[in-house]
Amino acid sequence: MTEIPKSHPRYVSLMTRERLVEGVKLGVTAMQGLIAHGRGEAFDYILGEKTREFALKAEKAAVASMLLAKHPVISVNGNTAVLVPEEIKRLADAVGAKVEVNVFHYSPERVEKIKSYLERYGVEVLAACDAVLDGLESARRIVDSRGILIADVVLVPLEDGDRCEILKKHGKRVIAIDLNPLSRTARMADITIVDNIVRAFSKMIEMAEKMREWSREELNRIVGEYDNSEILAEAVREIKRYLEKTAEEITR
Ligand code: PTJ
Repeated sequence: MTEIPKSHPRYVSLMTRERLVEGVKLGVTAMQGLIAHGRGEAFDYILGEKTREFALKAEKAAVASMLLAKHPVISVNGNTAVLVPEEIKRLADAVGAKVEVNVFHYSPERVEKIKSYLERYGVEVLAACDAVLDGLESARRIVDSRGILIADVVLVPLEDGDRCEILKKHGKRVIAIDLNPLSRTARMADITIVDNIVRAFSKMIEMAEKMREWSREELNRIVGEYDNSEILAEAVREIKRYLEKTAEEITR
């Protein structure tokens, strides 16, 4: 791993990259995952690299949905596994969710590597790959009959739009984490968290630890009042505001 001095102004961002590169070396993260992360970083940059109000609202609705669900599942790919392994365990415990490995760049060996990687962090992992989601061509159709197949709510960080659509066709409520508010996934999901996955998981754990004491009535109210199209529009407006403010600072 490259030595990054803590004093470096972009320490967190550079360390995140290092984790993904290590993930690739371990065969956990796909090479394509590095490219996907680069796109995420670009959106994070023009959002000011912080969790905004619209993301907090989506994170709260996401936690409420998972707490209300009968079979909530956290779907994990190669990027998610290396970026938030401890947080996956903590969030799954806090909301009572199962954790399932589901990847786009599929091989049985890779699924096994992601599973063992997460198990080192104490995560109980579903990865039987013994069922198929009808209507989907990509490898993401391969799921676990105890997990995504029977789930009513699925948290899908760094997702592709196609699977999001199919999960919805199968009657599941989809929560996406995607820094790109313009993506097909962002627009297809029921709840879209436009935030960096690293910050989003930490916030959701904090919320879940409090909200699990709340009544179902209160949780239902949060989900009922949530409007995803308004949240996405707010994310796009925030990018515009941030860029305009920066343009003014540059010309001052
Ligand atoms: O492990 P696999 O085989 O399932 O492959 C995973 C990747 C990420 C390669 C695969 O799902 C993929 O190609 O994803 P996409 O279609 O490129 O979409 C990834 C989305 O996640 C993009 O819209 C990025 O903006 C967003 N993104 C990337 N890094 C982050 C992020 N969103 C939140 N936090 C991040 N750190």
